[in-house]
Amino acid sequence: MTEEVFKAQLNPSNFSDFRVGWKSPSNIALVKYWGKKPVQIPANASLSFTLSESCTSTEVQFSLAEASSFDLVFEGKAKPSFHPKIQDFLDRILPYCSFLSAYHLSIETSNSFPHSSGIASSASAMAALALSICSLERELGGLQNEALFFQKASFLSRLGSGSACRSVQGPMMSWGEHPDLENSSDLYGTVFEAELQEVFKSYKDTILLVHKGQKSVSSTAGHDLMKGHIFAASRFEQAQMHLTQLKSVLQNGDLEHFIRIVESEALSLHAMMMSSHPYYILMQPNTLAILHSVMRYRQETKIPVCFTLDAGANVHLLYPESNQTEVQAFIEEELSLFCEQGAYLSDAVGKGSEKIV
Ligand code: 2P0
Repeated sequence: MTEEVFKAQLNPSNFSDFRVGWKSPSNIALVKYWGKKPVQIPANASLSFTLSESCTSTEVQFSLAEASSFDLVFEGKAKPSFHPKIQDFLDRILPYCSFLSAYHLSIETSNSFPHSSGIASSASAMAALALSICSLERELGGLQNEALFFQKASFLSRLGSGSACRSVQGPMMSWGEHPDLENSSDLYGTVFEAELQEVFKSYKDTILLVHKGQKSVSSTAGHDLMKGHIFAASRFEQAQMHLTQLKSVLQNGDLEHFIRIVESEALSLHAMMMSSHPYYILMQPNTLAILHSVMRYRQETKIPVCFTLDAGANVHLLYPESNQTEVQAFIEEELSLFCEQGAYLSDAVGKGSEKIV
């Protein structure tokens, strides 16, 4: 499949005002996307849990206008600092959504997670906006096929932020061509189709907020530093291999192997940052304290709890729902002491985006 299939072909005489809203979740990668080719093509395949609680809700009023334009309200206030990213996104998707040039977009958006919690919202935000634009295209007569609707929403989301293409559906999505994943594509995310063991359908993710501020190096800059990285080829090979192994684990429920892959992915991601030129460290001392605590607790209790990391200092604690009571006590008594103001977010694997208007 090529990009051509995503070019909207609509009859301008059908164009009319329209209002729609979508709520999209964040996602946490188990096999990480780190490194890309132009334009937003991943250097390796990735696979993530779609979350259920950490979401962006976006409503868009599309009004017929002389030329394409937008305004944006974030949690009740104008937010000029978001404009460049949205403008870039709209410019990038215009070849696939030429109907947008006939519209002014009034975008109202908010996050379910606390503002400045250090949780990146680009994945959930771009997915919610892309779905809203696809709903307009459907209203105008296009994208009548359900599968194509979500494929295009994921395709557009990817052009806004790579990981956003995995936030459209759930409970797990992959992105990037991989020989063991049927229908996988570099252009859009695909629902992980293999039969998941029950345990993974309700997996818990407690996000331990070690550092709530902005990170020092953006993910886009981090991806860029994989160009010419001395370990790049090995890293991409490792990710592809981890994905093959993880596919079997998700089907056979081997939690010990799951933990080995997921923690290795998290540490490999940060190892890439620490061996980039220039090198940088996003983990904080309390990130490391948590990782040590988790490994010790697991060894002592045999409870299958593990960690993963995003491109930041916060830790995602992953565990089966059946262990929730003990793990909650561990978080309260030990791990929350390493969090900024003791803060953490309780999340779990979710179903994907939801139409709200
Ligand atoms: C991921 N991350 O797979 C990896 C792991 C963070 C760590 O994708 O430049 O916001 O917009 O494509 O998707 C974060 O990078 O970067 C990311 P762009 P994105 O989730």
